[in-house]
Amino acid sequence: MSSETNNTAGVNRRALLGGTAKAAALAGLTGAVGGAAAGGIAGNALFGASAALAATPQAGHQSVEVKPGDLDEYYVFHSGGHSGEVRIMGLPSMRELMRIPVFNRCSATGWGLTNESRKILTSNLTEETKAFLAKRGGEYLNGDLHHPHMSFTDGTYDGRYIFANDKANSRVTRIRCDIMKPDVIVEIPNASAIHGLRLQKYPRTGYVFCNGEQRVPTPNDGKILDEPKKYRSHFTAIDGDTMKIAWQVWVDGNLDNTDADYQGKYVFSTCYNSEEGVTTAEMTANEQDWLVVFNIKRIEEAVKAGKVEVIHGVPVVDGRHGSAYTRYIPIPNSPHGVNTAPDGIHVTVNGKLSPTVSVMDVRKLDELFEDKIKPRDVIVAEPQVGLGPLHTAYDGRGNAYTTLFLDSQVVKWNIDKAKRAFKGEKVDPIIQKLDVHYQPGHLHTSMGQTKEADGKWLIVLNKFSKDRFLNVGPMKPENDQLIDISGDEMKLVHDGPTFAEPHDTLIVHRSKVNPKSIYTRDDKMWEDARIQAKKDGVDLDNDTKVIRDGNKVRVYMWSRAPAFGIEEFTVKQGDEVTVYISNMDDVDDLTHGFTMTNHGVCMEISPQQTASVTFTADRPGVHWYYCQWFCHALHMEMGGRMLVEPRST
Ligand code: RUQ
Ligand code: CUA
Repeated sequence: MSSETNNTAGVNRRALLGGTAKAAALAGLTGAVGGAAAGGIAGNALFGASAALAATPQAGHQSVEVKPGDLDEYYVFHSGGHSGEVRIMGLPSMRELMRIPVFNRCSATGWGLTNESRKILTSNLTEETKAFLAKRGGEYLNGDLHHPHMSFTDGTYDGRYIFANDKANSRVTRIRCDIMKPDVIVEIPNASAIHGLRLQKYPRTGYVFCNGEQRVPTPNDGKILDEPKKYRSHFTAIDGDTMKIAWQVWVDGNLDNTDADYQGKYVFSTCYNSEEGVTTAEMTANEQDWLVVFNIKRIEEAVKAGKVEVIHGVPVVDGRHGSAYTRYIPIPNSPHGVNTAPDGIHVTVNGKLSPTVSVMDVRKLDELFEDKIKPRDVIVAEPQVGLGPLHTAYDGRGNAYTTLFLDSQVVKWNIDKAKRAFKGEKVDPIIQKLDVHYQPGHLHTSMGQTKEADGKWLIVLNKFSKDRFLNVGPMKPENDQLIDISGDEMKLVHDGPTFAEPHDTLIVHRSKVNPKSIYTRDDKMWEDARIQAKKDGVDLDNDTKVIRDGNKVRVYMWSRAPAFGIEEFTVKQGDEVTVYISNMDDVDDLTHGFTMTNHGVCMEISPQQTASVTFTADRPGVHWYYCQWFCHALHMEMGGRMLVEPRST
């Protein structure tokens, strides 16, 4: 933390008790980086009465144990943060079941290396990005995946896709849930740092909504540099079926998180930096920022009527203050998470630098857009919940659960009581505060972001684990904690260390997800291989063939435990070699691999899959290839030789 930022806060921890909410929160943020626990102590002092409820043991809760051989009740789709991947866990066991490489490279599966994955990684980028990457090897090696969300039909998960953002390189992916691999990765033009991402819930997905967090010039080609007043940020809607950009909205401020209603009419984004500053001091100067509400129908009509500016081929409507497409609702102060309740009515906006959560009633939005009421009239409650509220989850029984980053707690509160208190009734909406370890960001309840919220489990994602696990060196894991919320009180039941950096998670009942066990041979993932094989007169399922085409060599083979269809092939030094392998085993769980030693080449070939990889054979000599996925008693013997003839000089 720079001294400049400390000066910005301008308070010490003592000032917490007397200072404004913002000063308190900023002081805590400073403390969080310097020493995480301190913020929590200050918070407990402030909210001592409710905190006393924390961690009271109680009987009669559900079991967290999943016996060997038993299956979990829920899938957990866990973001991998700046590792760039998605992880699948089981709940309640919290066992990690699988990893889905997305915006990263994977040494095991060859993601980022195979022709099939490289096509997904590279084909939907802007021309500028393609030109930039061409000079440095063709693709990004990193990503920062924050928000995975499953596609909806009629307000609940339908098991088709997971969509997720990449903040680092402004991309969005779609993961097929039948095979748990991405099939599209698209860069969002005109926007920088895609952060919040949510989906249309009704009638279906439909739109994928995402926020460009950083404000940049558009186009960002160097003509505008240090003129922040000319920077722009954009809200984007992607067509989830085609993965084409449908439209964008130019807004004021920096967009943070987003969520949609259950009616298919409105989308909401938190928006900080109403000051439009470029330094931390400037960005946090105002006491209030906004929730921006987008009117989908009005935007669609404007796009249809051509009331747009087309930039990078995308229709952009001007949704800044005063436009017909948006409304800006003042919210204290730099709000972060926005979460629609399963009742379809309430939306919570989490104050971050304000100790409050603002509750909006979506039924008032029609009137707001007709200018019959004022923006703040849509707020129906604003309970003080504690320090650093970031995200809120729901149990479907009228209760909300909010993470308190600075207090290191989850607070359970009642929406109805909060509304009554807002009207002046003497009622405390806070039900319980539970200590978590430490500094929580997102939290998620089972099915809690659907109309089928079942109120059984809560996962809270803590940014710091500190002393909760064996020390593994200066870099510590994070801590995903499982909380049983089925009873009247929250009960902490499991600590789960995770590597960098689960931001967000979703808990999906297993009845919603039905992945395949083996591929079908006509899967579109390897369509290019099928087309090439046809041109080469090769039957991918049966033939083994080596085809020379100038200095390009195509090697087609099958794999069947414990052998490859070809055990030896010869190429010339400098040849560009493409190896296509079709795994003809049709047994559940019989994955093979192909590793070409000393060439940096490896890939996964799962049952009935075809995969291909291209490399230059520039090392004369004998190079063995082998199967790297343990597949058979003779797995070690599953291999062959590539003979590379020296270039004649
Ligand atoms: S954000 S800790 Cu990237 Cu989801 Cu809230
Ligand atoms: Cu095939 Cu190991």
